[in-house]
Amino acid sequence: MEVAQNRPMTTLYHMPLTCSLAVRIAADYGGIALNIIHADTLSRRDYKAINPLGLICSLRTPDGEIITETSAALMWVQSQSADNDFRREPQDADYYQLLRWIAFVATEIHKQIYRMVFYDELDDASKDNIRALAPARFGLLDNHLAQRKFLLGDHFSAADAYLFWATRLAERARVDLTPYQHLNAYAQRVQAIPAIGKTFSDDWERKQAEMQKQTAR
Ligand SMILES: N[C@@H](CCC(=O)N[C@@H](CS)C(=O)NCC(=O)O)C(=O)O
Repeated sequence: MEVAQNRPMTTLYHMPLTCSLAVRIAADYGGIALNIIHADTLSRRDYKAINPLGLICSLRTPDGEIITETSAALMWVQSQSADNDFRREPQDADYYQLLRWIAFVATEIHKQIYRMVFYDELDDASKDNIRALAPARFGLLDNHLAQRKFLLGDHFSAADAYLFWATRLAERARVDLTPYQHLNAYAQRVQAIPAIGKTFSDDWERKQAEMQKQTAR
């Protein structure tokens, strides 16, 4: 949902198919209207004034507070949702499961695997060693999802927004997810949620358009 309004609202600094997509998905699902700013429309200097590391994502709340870190942005977005099945509160039994799975995706998949294989610091052999960590992590998720519709059970949560993003990025990271039938069925289930499927394909198309522009240059 891209909304332009005069009253203060939540702003997401976003780049297509990066981790900010998880926050977009969580916001769309939870009914939180977002003003989306594509970070590449800002100068590097202006974006660094928002997030000193220059990383995606960053969120500006209606109170003007900046929240960097995808995990924190996801937690904030879900805390604002009026949907009782989506929002988890600290007193809820599964609140720490929500934190657990967000932390799992952030540290075991996003930064542990994707951060390593998408950047230039490592040579190809080291990247393959990092990819070798994937089966234990995706296998664990596959087992977990064998008995559950979503990570926390029957209802979609912000952790699912993050994991769904991670599954969509696997092919680009050259991580093979075909052995994980429950995880694949889950990703299809999530993508079939209309608001999520639409957000994902919007982002996908924007990324394709960006890549075509780059090759045309
Ligand atoms: N700790 C940050 C890391 C975010 C991160 O790695 N973002 C990637 C996109 S998914 C990024 O900005 N990459 C650009 C770069 O490293 O310059 C978070 O959890 O939000």
